[in-house]
Amino acid sequence: MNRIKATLLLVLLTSTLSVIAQDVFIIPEPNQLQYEEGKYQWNRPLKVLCEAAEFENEQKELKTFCDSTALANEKSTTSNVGIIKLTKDLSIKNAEGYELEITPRSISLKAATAQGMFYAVQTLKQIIQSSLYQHSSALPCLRIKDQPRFSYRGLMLDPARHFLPIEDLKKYVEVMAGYKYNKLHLHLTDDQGWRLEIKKYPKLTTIGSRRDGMNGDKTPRNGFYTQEEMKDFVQFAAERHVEVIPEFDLPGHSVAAIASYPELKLSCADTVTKVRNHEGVSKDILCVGNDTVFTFIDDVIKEMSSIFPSKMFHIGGDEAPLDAWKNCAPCQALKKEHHLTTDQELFAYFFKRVNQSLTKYQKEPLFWYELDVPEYLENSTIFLWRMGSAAKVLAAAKKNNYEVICSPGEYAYFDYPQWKDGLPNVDWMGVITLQKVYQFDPAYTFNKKQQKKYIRGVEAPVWGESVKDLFRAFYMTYPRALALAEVGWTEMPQRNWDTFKSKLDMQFNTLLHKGVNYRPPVELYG
Ligand code: TNX
Repeated sequence: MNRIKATLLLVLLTSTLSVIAQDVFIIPEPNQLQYEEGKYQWNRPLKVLCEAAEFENEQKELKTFCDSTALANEKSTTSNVGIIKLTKDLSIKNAEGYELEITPRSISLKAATAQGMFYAVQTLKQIIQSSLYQHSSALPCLRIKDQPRFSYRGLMLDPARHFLPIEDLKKYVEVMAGYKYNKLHLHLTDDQGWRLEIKKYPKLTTIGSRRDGMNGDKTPRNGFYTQEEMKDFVQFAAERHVEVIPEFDLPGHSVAAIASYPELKLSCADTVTKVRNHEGVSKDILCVGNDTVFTFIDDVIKEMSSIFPSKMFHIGGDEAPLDAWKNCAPCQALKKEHHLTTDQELFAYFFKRVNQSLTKYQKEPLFWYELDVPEYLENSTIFLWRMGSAAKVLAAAKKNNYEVICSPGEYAYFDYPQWKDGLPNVDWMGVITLQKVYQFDPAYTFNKKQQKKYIRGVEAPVWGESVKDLFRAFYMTYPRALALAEVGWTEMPQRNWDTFKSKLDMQFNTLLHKGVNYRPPVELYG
């Protein structure tokens, strides 16, 4: 009897130990993960089998990955090839969801869509990397059933302030897709630069994309994306299930456009002659009282719509001082004609007209939320970018059924430093540590009651005033984007700061492999 007990205890201990001894370091943490008895011995080449043609990209990616690992070079015969099976399973209801099972004899990935399968592949790659990282050729047996908490999981780059070549955008997308991000928001126009070719208005790029340094930096900061390049990039991102959302910032942040076309009189006064080369908010904004402005906007939206297939179209709306409209006779006349009493109502009128163009080209508006706009458009998605406006955002969302993307400057502005560590050009910004990002729960953004209903997801903008190249963009993004990946994907009960920290070392190894110069979170090293 005692011997049986002792054996049982030993079995129990060894099985627990085997789980403890070999961990998986998946980010974002899956929503259901259960370890099972045993191991899958992976000391042979892995073959990826798939019957569904629509998973071809995912199959290829997994095969390339398996072939590139050291163990793949072992001699193979038909009998010692390991099989990974990808299966289409329509019973998985969430379009981004997937199931993954590892038994001592098999590895199986299931999803209803290519996107779900892509996420299954990302998870399996991280499981294999976890084993290799622990010098093991065995994968722990487990079952994963996973799907995201939020459907919008985004990052934003700002090539308007500092141009980033298209190859850099591709590198950025490759890395983020591995952490199950599915949106890249591109801030393409601003006071300091216009970065997309618009065929009807060539000067937007011959003039608007050329600028000497910023804030005293004398390095030329020229550059723009041709339409062909951008279409190719959008396709590249789509293959990694990242939707590219363009932004045409209106009516503020428009100095580059105004300076490119003085003859169109896009601003109310003739004050701007040069693309802005310092940061801050400009008072020169597009003029609501000039009809040519709306023709210009319609033309630009038309061309942009043909490049970006996304239904979502960001039209800015942030930081537009209305002083110029106050002093402009045609603007005030327009206000009277439409029986509007305040300039804020005129602001809402401006966006109603812009929305007519969006509707024409089958797009839906996205905005930065500003407090003094009395009424946004129907079918809007609004970006919360300051926690201080959270209560108003909630009220507006409730009243008009808006969807909300949480990008609060207190948790998710990745241009802000991660620590007070002497990084240049960021002294006025708040510090957002890795832990602070991890602590963010979008569903409680508004108050103590869960408000998930209105929230479509999260996004971290990497504003570009001080982000001069990809090197710095990666440095600001990682590892914080790992934390935000869990904020967007993982349900609260599965999120745990200590577990997250324990997964970082392996992820850092992977990031370095990919050429991502993340910032080591030295504040955590005690
Ligand atoms: C505010 S937040 C901006 C950007 C700046 C950023 C710098 C928002 C919608 N607008 O124009 O780049 O702060 O952190």
